[in-house]
Parts: sequence; structure tokens; C-alpha cells
Amino acid sequence: MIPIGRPESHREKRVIAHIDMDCFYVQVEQRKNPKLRGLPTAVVQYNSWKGGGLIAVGYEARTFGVKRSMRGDEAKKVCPDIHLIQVPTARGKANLNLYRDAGSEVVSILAAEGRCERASIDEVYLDLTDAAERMLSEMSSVGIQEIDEQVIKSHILGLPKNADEMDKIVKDWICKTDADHQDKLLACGAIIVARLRMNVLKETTFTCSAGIAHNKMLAKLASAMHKPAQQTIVPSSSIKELLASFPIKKMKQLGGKLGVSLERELGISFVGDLLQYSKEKLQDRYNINTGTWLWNIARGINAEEVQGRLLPKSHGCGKTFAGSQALKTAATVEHWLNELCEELNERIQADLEKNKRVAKTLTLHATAFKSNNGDFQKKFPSKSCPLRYGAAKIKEDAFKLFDFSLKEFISPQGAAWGVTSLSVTASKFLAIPSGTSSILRFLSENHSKQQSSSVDSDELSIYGTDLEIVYETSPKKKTNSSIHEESVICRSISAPTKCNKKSNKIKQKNKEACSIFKYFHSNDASSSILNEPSVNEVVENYTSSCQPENECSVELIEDPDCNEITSNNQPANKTESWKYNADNIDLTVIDELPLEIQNELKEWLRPYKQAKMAKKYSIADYFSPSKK
Ligand code: DCP
Repeated sequence: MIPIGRPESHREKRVIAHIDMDCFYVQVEQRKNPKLRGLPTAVVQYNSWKGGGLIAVGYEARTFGVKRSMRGDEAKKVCPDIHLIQVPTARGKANLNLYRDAGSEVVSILAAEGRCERASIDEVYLDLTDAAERMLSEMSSVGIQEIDEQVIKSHILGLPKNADEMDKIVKDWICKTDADHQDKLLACGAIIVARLRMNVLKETTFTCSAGIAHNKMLAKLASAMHKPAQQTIVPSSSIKELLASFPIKKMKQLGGKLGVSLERELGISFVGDLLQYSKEKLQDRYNINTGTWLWNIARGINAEEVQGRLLPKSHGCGKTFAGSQALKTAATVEHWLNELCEELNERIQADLEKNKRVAKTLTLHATAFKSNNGDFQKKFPSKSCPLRYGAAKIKEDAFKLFDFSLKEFISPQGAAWGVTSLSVTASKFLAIPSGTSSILRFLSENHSKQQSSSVDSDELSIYGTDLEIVYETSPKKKTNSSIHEESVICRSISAPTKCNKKSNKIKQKNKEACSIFKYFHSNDASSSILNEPSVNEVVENYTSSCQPENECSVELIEDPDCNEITSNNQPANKTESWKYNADNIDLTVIDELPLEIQNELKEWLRPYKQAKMAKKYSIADYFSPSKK
């Protein structure tokens, strides 16, 4: 996806580092078995055909010509002494937990100096602007005195290349007192990054490489330029030269169709070649955003912020079934989906326990072929639905998603098919409220008082204890699915048996209530924490939320491709849901709540945080049954 093509004006002097671990899986294996250190080593995929596909190649093996595109047998030919380590396996597929955990160790060390974004299993962006500014102001009187050897080994783009005097050239650049402010900040960034890299080495034994620049794009390009265990600095004055010879295909976003179009239609080979086109021309040829983004990257402009994110954005479990292994029956697909969903469930449960966050969306991706017609370009559609915790539910929903997609894939005539890869992903993570007075607890207590309800508030909490309560505003309806038969659903995280005992009671108590619960429940996408409609319900809700006349801002599916799940078998069984346009809520009522709750609410209501109206209502108005 092309990032938003924004100008970079407000923080031109940012100091951004991109840290990339060197031959990461190999280093992890070498730490596990130190005898492998210094020896040619590669990590191979689980599939052992022709010695398994190489997925990580150590630098010693690279000197023999071993490449990631090779299979183990081929690597043995060019490097007979190579040590091939097989990726650990579980449930008949690769288990990457060892590497993920090692990546987390590194992130926790790197996060010490500034905003840190975990970009992949072994890559991190850091925004070191504040740390560099601090260092610069501390040094302003005395200048940079001592420089670590690692800093002196930095590569600084645009400096004369004289191997004999490189140390002196770099040292002079780092310590230059009359350098401009931007370069001084980069010099401080380089010192900080060298220190962080040393810390990573000391604490984990891993080496990494880094790029230090004024934005993420340039930092990323630079980190790959000198590996392993080196760092590269991109002063503003060097950007033009760097991009003039930087192949567009090496830019992450230009590896696909857009890159091909630039090459074929505009004759562009290097990023700098784009300079010959005006912004208007690029916008006309592509679209406003892509055109602006292309115009910007030609000049090394990139305003993307480093996201403060130490945790992975999503968890995905997948497996490929190449050649004769392709899955050709629903039963084999179900078998593998079960395995993948088991693993996904374990990972999101561990994530929930450790990081106190829940995933909102389950997505099923697959690649497949079909036998009947020439439409072999047709992709197997990816589908999403709200994620319901629990292995059985995930399996059930994943299989339904697969079923929907398959029907679409083989329509209209139907055909024999084969699946060559399958994956399930949990994404759109949301922090769960911390502390004892969660919004639900607070509201439930107040609500209970107002309704003279005897619902035991100890049982109303999000994840905090055992139970979750979900309020459904619609009259009970029948679906083909057996997933949701109750209009109030209790969900148990740790004690399933307690769940159903009180559901009918609670259901009765809250049946007619029109409370702020429902407002939050139906207007905020995060309400999927509370309610997890089945895939069938999503079909209905999603279909209805796509109607242009529907004012409701509830969107149960957030599939970026707006990948509609069609409800082939579903009657248009519309439920009456609580639809409250966020613009019609007087958000100033939030000020009446305790501060902790206010903060929590503001997080939930982030998209609507601008209060649009003068204060007219009180919080009590939203509790009133007549308010509906
Ligand atoms: N990886 C994988 N399959 C791929 C590519 C990578 O499983 N097709 C894994 C193994 C790598 C890790 O991801 O060790 C990081 O990938 P990188 O592309 O960053 O490559 P390396 O870290 O292995 O090497 P380099 O030092 O070139 O970055």
C-alpha cells in the first residue's frame, strides 16, 4: 500500500534510525548452538524437498556464493561444509516462536532511547529526534569529545572515499563544529545508534546494521547498504546522489505493478529519474496520492511517522502446499485450518496475557487454482470477520470464511479446485482497559443502580476476571449458525463453566435497557471486544453497513479491500440494531465521568474525539430509556 503522500514540512530535522538484524535466524540458531559461530550456516524451511528452501543465510556462507533462493542440496554443492539448520516445527509446520521471541528481546533494548516501531520480526524504526537534540544541547559548549570506534566505522554518504583516511574523514564529519544543525543531529543520532547496537550485541550476542537519516524511507534504504554490523548515515546533501542510482525495484512499494508501470510506461529505472516529472503529471498519470508520493520520494521526502509500537501489528499462521501437496478436499482444508487456528489461538492468548490486548479481526488468506476455465488469474478472495476468542470459534469462523471465499472463487459454474497456501491472521489489536474501574464496570454499576438491577457487578468486566457480558439490542433472531443463540452472550476467558449460569438472568434484566452501553457497543468499532457476531451475522451487518443511506457508523468488518462477504444462503434477516450517529452525541458529557473513565473513553472514541456541539446533554440523558 502506498503511504499517504504528505509533505514533510513540520519536522524536517527528525532523526530516524532503521535497525535491521543481520542474517537473523542464523544468528538465533548460532546463539542456541555457539559451536556454529563463525561457520558457514543457513536455516532451511521445514519442507525437506531437495534439502529444504533456504530462508536465512549466514555471512560466512554468503562468501561461498550461497543464496537465499537456493535449496539445501544446491547450497551443499557450492559450500560442502555448510551447516543447514531446520526451522523448528510444530503441528506439521514451521514454528517461528524462537525467532519472534529473540526479535522481542532486541526491541526491548532498542526502545530505550526514543519512539520505537517494530516493523517486522527483525526490523525496527526509532525516532531519535529528542534524544539527539538533548545530546546536541549537552555538547554545545564542549563539542563532541569522545567517539566510539563503532561510530568512526560509520559510512557517511556523500563523503569522499579514501580508504586510508576514512576514519579521519568520518571523525571530522561527526565532530565538525560548523556543520549545519541537521547534520549535527544526524551525528548525534549515529552516536546513539552505535551505542544501542553495542547494547544489543552485549545483551543478546546479535549484530545488526542501521541506517540513520531524516526520515523512515531514507533510513531504511541506508540500513541495507552496508551489512553486517555496520551503520550508514544519510546527510541531506547526499540524498540526490543516493536516489539517482537507487533502483526503483528495490523500493518496497515499487516491487509490484506500480514499479512495472513506471519502468514500462515512463521509462524509469532509478528513483531519481522521477525528478523529470512534475507533480501534476504524476498525479494525472496515477492518482493524487500515488502521484504526490512518487514526487516526494524522488526528492527523498517522506513524512511517515515512527509509530510507537513495540508489539507486532498482527499474528499470522500459514502454510504452503506446493505441487502435489495442494489441498483438494474440504476435509483436508479443515484439517489444516484447525492446525493453523490452534496455533493462532495460542499466540493471541499468550499475547492477551502478556500484553493485555485483544485482536479484533480474523482474516483468511489462501492461494488456489481451479480446473474448469481460463480464468486462472482469478485470485482466491481474502475475507475477514470479527475475531472471537477460543480455538473452536476461530476454527469455525475460519472455515466459514474459507467456504464463502471458495464459493466466490469457483462461481459461477463450480469447478474442481486446489489450495496451495492457507493462512489465518489476527489483527487490529486493541488495548484492554486497565485498572479495576473499567468503563464497563463503572457503567454497569451506575446502570444497575438506575435500573434497580440485581446484576452482580463482579461479573461485569472486560477480561479482568472471568466473564464478559454482551448486550444485543436486536430482538432474538434465528440464524443458520448455532454460534449465537442467546441475545445476551456471556463469554468466559478462564472459566467457561460459569458462563451460562446467569446469562438468562442478565438477559432478562437488560432486555429493554437503552443505555450508554449500547451506544458504545454499536458506535465504536472496538465494541467487538464485547460482542463477537458470528460470521453469518457479519454477513448481514456488513451488507447493510455498505448501504449508502445507512447513517450508522458501525462497521463490523474492516477489511481494507472492502471485501464483501456475500450472504448467499442468508435471508435478508435484518436486525434492529442500536444506531446512534456519533455526531449526535454530545461528547462533552464525558467530562462528567471520573478522569480514568474519561481517558478510557477518549481512546475508544478517538475517531469522533472532536466534540461538535455545544453542551446540551448530561450523561444521565444517555442512560434514560426514553432516550432511544
Ligand atoms: N525470512 C524468511 N523467509 C524469507 C525471508 C526472510 O523466513 N523469504 C526470515 C529469515 C530471516 C529473517 O526473516 O533471517 C529476516 O529476513 P531478512 O530479509 O532481514 O534477512 P536476514 O536477516 O536473514 O539477512 P540480512 O542480513 O541480509 O538482513
